[in-house]
This record gives sequence, structure tokens and C-alpha cells, in this order.
Amino acid sequence: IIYTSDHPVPPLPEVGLFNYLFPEKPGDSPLQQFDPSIPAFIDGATDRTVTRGELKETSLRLATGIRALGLKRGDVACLWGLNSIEWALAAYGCMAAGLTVSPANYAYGPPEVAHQVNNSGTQVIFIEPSLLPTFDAARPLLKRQFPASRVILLCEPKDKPFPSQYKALGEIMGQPGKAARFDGKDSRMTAWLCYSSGTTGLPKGVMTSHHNMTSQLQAVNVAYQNLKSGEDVVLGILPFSHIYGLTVVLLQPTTVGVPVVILPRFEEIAVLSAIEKYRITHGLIVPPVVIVLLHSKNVAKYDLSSVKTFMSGAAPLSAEVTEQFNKRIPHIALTQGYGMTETSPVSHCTTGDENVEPGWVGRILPTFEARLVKEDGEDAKEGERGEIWMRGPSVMMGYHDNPEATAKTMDGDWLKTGDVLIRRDDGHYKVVDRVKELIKYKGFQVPPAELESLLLQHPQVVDSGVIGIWDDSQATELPRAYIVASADTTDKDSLAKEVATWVASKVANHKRLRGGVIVIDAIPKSPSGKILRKDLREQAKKE
Ligand code: AYL
Repeated sequence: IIYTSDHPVPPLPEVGLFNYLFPEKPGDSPLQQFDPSIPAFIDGATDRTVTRGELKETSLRLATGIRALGLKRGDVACLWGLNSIEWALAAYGCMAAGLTVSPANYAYGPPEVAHQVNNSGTQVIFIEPSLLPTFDAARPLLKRQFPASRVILLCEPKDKPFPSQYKALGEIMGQPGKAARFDGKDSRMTAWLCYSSGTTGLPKGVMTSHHNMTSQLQAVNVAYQNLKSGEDVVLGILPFSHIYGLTVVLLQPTTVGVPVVILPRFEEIAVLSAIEKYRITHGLIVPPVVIVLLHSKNVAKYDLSSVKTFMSGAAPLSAEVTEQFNKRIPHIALTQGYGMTETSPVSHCTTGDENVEPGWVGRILPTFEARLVKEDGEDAKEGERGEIWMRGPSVMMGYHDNPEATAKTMDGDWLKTGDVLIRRDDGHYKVVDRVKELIKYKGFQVPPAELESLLLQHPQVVDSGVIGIWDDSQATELPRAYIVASADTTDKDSLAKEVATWVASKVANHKRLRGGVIVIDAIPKSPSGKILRKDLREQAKKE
């Protein structure tokens, strides 16, 4: 049984992402074109504004500068920093130059960023100056040398650290060039390379083509985010380096002429005052932010009357939390989306204007097709649980340089998501379980395989299994490690503590073992040696 959307499929362009956003000739884009004087991005801390006209011109000037560095269409750029106007400009400049952009998580340490830079084949890195020491620490792990010309700082020239061997973004610009073209078949070339562990193993580069992304933006415009130019303003706190912030915050508002107020991270007072100051109408958030707002004493102190919608996605939002939120802030519609990096990302959402049951993720977006497959391979019937498989023009081209992982994840052109959903007769879906390894801490991916192999490097850990423990109070999973201690271990409690601290010193903040470290006698395994995470989860319930 194949399910589709009730919405008609919008036009799906076969053109490069940049020319879809800023067409060069008629026929490049189905999008309405807007006044160049409308703001595209506003820095929520400094008020600095970039208009649509400036965004386009700066991107085309950057394209010339990027080409002058010897880079060409299809080469890979890594973008590394917190959300900022410079980050946004660098991203649009790379798109104009036709580079594949691989955005890295700000919190990454040297081994994590080295994995992504090496695996993606990054040739140029755009980096926030505060991360230079981390990058220098990663250099010995890199396969490629990065001469000073291939390291570009994400800051204004006046804010460059002094002395600096590197140029700031504004210092590499040339005369406005032309955007690289990706017509027809070329629209299947990789535009974005975000990293996701998928259903198993280490983070892999998800090849999101120009066509994948333009199809997603077309679908989102019809069915996900109803934004109107001249009326709406979007809150830009979700990291642009994760597909959620990238697609729905960095790119989609530009398609409809709506400004984004950029803030580097979620900080309660900064967000509330930005909402009041800029009359923000739409917030893209994750469940832990809903919890903060729910319990915040500050919500009443700010004027949030401009807000129409908060869309929560990337992790489960329960019925209880939704109901509490609706009671506390009734004028804001709290909607929910579901999707994954591999679907560019949104495949399901509620829209706020229909009578949806709280805790459900709504209907399928146009362009997507879905199947619900039971463990025995049969189709799930109404109300029955099944793994959801997705198909359509926004499903990734595959994992970069990893045909084995691609083959395991795809069944023909169907993507096996590893998520278990139920579907009601009226086309609404609810996420009820996850059958893949992935843990999510506040919407960020925590691949257990990565933590498990790290744990084995600890001299007193002989085996390990990592799972997520649900924490209601923060509406997130917390990564927990079960470890087997070496025979010479005398004090298991202090080992557990020591291992948690040791891991924290080696991984990005969101991967810390906040769910604890527990020493056990043996890690439950299948006869083939696979960790039986289900058994660990059962054990956790008993503790
Ligand atoms: P990735 N409820 C439960 N689990 C979810 C939900 C949800 N609403 N959304 C995503 N997930 C889980 O690639 C699920 O296990 O996400 C899925 O396979 O980092 C995994 O997260 C994907 O992790 C939205 C809604 C963006 C979702 C997204 C996708 C974020 C990318 C915008 O409105």
C-alpha cells in the first residue's frame, strides 16, 4: 500500500539551487520574485541587515572570489561556525559558485571535524575565528593540507583576530560573476553534504542534490510553512549546520521573501526579546525549547503577541507537553514536523489550522510517497505499527563514498527510515518507536557506534553498549553507556564517574553521557555479535 499527499505536486524545477532562489533567466524558477530592498537576514544581536539585493550581489561577488582560489563547480567547502550573517553569506556564495557545502556542527572537537573534512573531501573551510584553535588541533588528523588561502574567516574584516594569516569572507570578494548552472541532469549533483549516522554506524555524508532541495522547498512552501512576504518574520536559532535549520530557516524563507532574524543559539532572554523587538511571527524549534518556554517566568514579561506559529521538529513532542503549551500560550499554534536528513528533511507535518490530535506529526508533504512495513514485511493496516519507508524527489542521492551503507538503507528507490509510525484513516501519522540505533539529544544526533568505539579506547573498558534514556523534564533522550570493566577494576563507581568525565573531554557537548555510565557484567549480544539494545533498554526500565 503506497500512501501519498492530498496536495497536488508543485512544479519541481531542474535547476541549481542558487538560480532557483535568484533566477538568471525566465524559466529558472517558479518562485515569485521580490523587491531587492526587502531584508533577507537580520542579525538579532547587532541589527545588521542584509537585503535580498545585497544577498544576491554578495553571493555573486563571493562566487568570483571562490573561483579565484582555484575552486570549481562540485568542489567541497566545509562551513563551520554558529549561525551568523557571515555563515549565511558564505553558504549563498558557495551555492553561487556551485560548491558542494558540508556544514559542520559548531560543538565538534578535532576528531569529529577531521572525520567530516576528510570524509567529505573538503577543499576549503569557512570557519568562525573562535574555532581556529580546534581546527589547528585537528590538522594532524587531516588528509589534506589547508594553506592559508583555503581557510576563510566567518567574520567581518574589522573583527579579524590580529595578526591573522587568513582572509575574512569580505576580503575574498571579486566583481559579481554568474552563478554556476546545474540544468537538467546536473540538478542531481550534490548541493549539500550534511552528516547523519542514518540507521547505523558512524556519521555519513548525505548527498542532497540541487533537485532534492528545490523539490523539498517547493513542498514546504505548499504544505509546511505558510509564510507571507511583508507580514512574516522567522526566528533563526536552529543551527544552519543541521538540515532542519538549513532547509527551513536558512533557505525556505528566502524563497518567499520573508526575513530571518539570526541568533547564534537558543538563549531564553535573547530569544524572547528578539521576538518582541522584531515582531517575529514564526519560530522553528525543538521539543526542549518548548519545555523551557513552558516553565519560563520570563514569557509573561515579553510581548509575544506577534507569534502565530511555533513548529517543533527533529525529536518527539508528546501530547502532554503540547496540551500544556496550548493552555499556557493559547494564541500560538504549536505544530509538529517529522523528517530526517536523508529526506531533505521534512516529510510530515501538522499545519495548526486543522484539528489534529496533540502528539501526532500530521500528514505527508506533497512529492513524498510512504509505505508502512511491518516486521514480517507485510503492509501495516490502519492503526498498526510499521517502519515508514519514504520515496520521492527529496530522498537523498545516497551516502557520499559509501555504497554499502546506501544499499543497506535503500530498497530500490525506497528509503528505510528506521522509524516506526502508525497511520490513521484520515492520513495522520504518529511516531511511536525507533528501530535504528540513533539517539537524539535535544534534536542533535548522537551515534551510539561512535561512543562505543571511543569507550573501547579507555584502558579499563573492555566492552560497551550505548542507548538513549528518555528524560521527561527536558523532553529529550540522554545518552547512557553500559560498560564492562577490565578484570583489575576494584572500584566500579569511581570508574563509572571517571569514564563519563573522560568521554566528555573527547566529544562534542551533545554527545556527553548525560544519562549516566553503568558497569555491568556483560553486554547483551546476538549470536552474530550485534549489541542487543532492546535488552539494554529493558534493563534501563528496571533500574
Ligand atoms: P535527523 N518525532 C519523533 N522523532 C522524530 C521527529 C518527530 N517529530 N522528527 C525527527 N525525528 C527523529 O536526520 C526520527 O528518528 O533529523 C528521525 O529519523 O537529525 C530522526 O529524528 C532524524 O534525525 C521538521 C521535522 C526537520 C523534522 C526535521 C528533521 C530533522 C533531521 C524539520 O519540522
